[in-house]
Amino acid sequence: MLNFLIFGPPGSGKGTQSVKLAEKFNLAHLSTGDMLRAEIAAETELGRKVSSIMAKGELVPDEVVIEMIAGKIDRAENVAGFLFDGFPRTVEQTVALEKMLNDRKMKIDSMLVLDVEHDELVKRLVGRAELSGRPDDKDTVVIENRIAVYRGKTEPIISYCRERGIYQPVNGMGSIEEIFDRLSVHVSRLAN
Ligand code: B4P
Repeated sequence: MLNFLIFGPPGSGKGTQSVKLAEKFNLAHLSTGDMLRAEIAAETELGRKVSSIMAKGELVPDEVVIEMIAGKIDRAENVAGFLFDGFPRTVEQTVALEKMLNDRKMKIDSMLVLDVEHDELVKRLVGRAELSGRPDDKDTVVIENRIAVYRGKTEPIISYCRERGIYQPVNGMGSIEEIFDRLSVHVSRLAN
């Protein structure tokens, strides 16, 4: 199995690229953001609990996403591996993921980190707001908070993964196809 993280700040293209990579390499695409938004749309108890947290651009509690991911790993069938999109977002989530994979005789093979300039992140998210209607994309104060939360709570995962020799930065500036080609080179290498 080939398991990797697609990593980067909000608006770096994680979701966009993950859909394309999952299709090309037959991977299960596990996006905690999508899972949480589905809970909100279905008006479940969990959805009601997380909607105000997400609307402010804060992270939902670690135990919520860890439990969601574990269930998805166990239900996946006929895939070449797992592509984790937007998860983990804290060092605690990373430790939990390593344990989850380890218990199932797997590991994190790589962390692909999309590097994108700050102004471009804001531009992309503001642009998406018009189409997505996502409350966390509509307000630039919330967008800036999401980026600050990323720098404070999520970015420390990079040092953690660097120590494990799995950190791989990727230039996330340019067209969606250019970035997809760069990522595909790395994933092809991992797959062979
Ligand atoms: P996510 O759903 O993970 O969303 P995101 O980080 O905001 O966006 P993403 O990075 O996937 O978007 P993309 O760049 O592809 O998280 C949302 C919220 O959920 C979090 O704030 C948090 O509250 C909660 N959450 C999720 N996971 C969690 C976890 N593990 N723990 C705790 N809380 C969690 O796309 C952005 C836009 O840019 C799109 O419009 C796209 O079309 C455009 N774009 C992409 N690439 C482009 C390019 N190359 N050029 C131009 N535009 C591009």
